[in-house]
Amino acid sequence: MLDRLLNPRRARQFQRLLRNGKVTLLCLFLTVIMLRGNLGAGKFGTPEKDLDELRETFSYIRKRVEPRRVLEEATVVAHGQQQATDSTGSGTNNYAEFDITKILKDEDDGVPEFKRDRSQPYSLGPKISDWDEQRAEWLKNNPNFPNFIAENKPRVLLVTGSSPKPCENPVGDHYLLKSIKNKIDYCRLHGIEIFYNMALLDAEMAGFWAKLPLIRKLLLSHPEVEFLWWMDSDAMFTDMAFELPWERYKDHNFVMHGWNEMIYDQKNWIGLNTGSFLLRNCQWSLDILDTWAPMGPKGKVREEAGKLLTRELKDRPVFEADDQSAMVYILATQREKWGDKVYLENAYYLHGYWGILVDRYEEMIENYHPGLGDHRWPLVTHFVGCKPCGKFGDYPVERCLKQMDRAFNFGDNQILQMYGFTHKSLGSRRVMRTRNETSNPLEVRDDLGLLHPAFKAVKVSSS
Ligand SMILES: [Mn+2]
Repeated sequence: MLDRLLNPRRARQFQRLLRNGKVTLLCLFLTVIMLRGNLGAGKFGTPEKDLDELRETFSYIRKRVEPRRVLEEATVVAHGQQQATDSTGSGTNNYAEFDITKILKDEDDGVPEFKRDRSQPYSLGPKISDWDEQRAEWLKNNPNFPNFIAENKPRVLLVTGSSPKPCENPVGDHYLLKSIKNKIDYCRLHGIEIFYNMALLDAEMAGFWAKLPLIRKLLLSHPEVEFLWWMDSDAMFTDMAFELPWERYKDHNFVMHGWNEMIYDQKNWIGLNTGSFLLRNCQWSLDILDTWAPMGPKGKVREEAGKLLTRELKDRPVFEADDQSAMVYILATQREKWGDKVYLENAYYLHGYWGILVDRYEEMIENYHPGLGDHRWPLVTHFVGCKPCGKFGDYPVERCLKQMDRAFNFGDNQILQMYGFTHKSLGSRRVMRTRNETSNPLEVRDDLGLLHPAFKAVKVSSS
């Protein structure tokens, strides 16, 4: 009958209301019975007194339930609003269908951005030529911020970041989250600090060049940092136990994965990789940044520089100037100036190309163990050519995302093992226990020694 009077949805709501009403009445009845029993008919002796007591108790209960009722009413109002305004799309409580572009619009406040004088060559900032002296003075005056936290253990700042805008596909943001979680884990284990950048500091240096102004700013602001470690957001740590051989770099300022012959003999554009590198905080580094930057400004400068690089470097495709090709070009053409302070590392994977690594993870697990850093257990797996946050990459999306998941889980297993868990497989986000809980938690063996690794130990001075 109700169905005929109201539309079916309204009728169902009405029936629900009636049902709820019945339950409420029943509850009320039971409460009165209970209170009557608890207060005891004979406590005050008279039914009037009983009634007063009951009234007080009820008003107390009513006061107590007030906040919840307000909440419930607010919800009801919001629901009403939602129904009323769904057509316009504002005021919804539904995150799944909310259009984020309402909030994250490209702001244009009408104030023109600072325009530099294009007749002058681009520069990262005011020329600094005495940074080594300035920094040494600062370190002397700030003994509580030493640039070495132990012998052969420099203070390191890992710098990474991503676009200020959300990814083209929300799944890209999920992989950025996995990527930073992975870096947080490695850095916590190795006593390294992290800077995650989401601001484009210099609009002219967008894209792969954005790291240059950022790196310079951080070096100058943190004289206590000895090495800055740049790492792309598409690179993940896959060996949580490998500590960099810092001693090996004591006479070098710039460490990249690469090969001398490929740079100096062949001028090959993939002779080194700039997705993961170390840069010492010193005057030499400011100088090479100044030499590196001029090909970066977007537009004509970057286009023309791209043509030069494609012409001069081996196997380079036609595209605008990128930071990696520019560095190959600088080293290949100015070896005398920079070569002796650049260390091209290939004894382990400071950067490891994903294409030759991710299908071998099971084989590595079978035969080796973390801590090796090389082809047996790569320190870094870098998803060169995958653009999970962008529109188009150089490889099929499904392959990239699947392999990024495998790399993440491969690294994450080394974190989970400390706490007695592991991923069910490299393709699974689910985990399972690897040991039983115990009432002697401190006696549990930590197989990889990652809970309290020697390279993380801090020796407190006795003074
Ligand atoms: Mn990359």
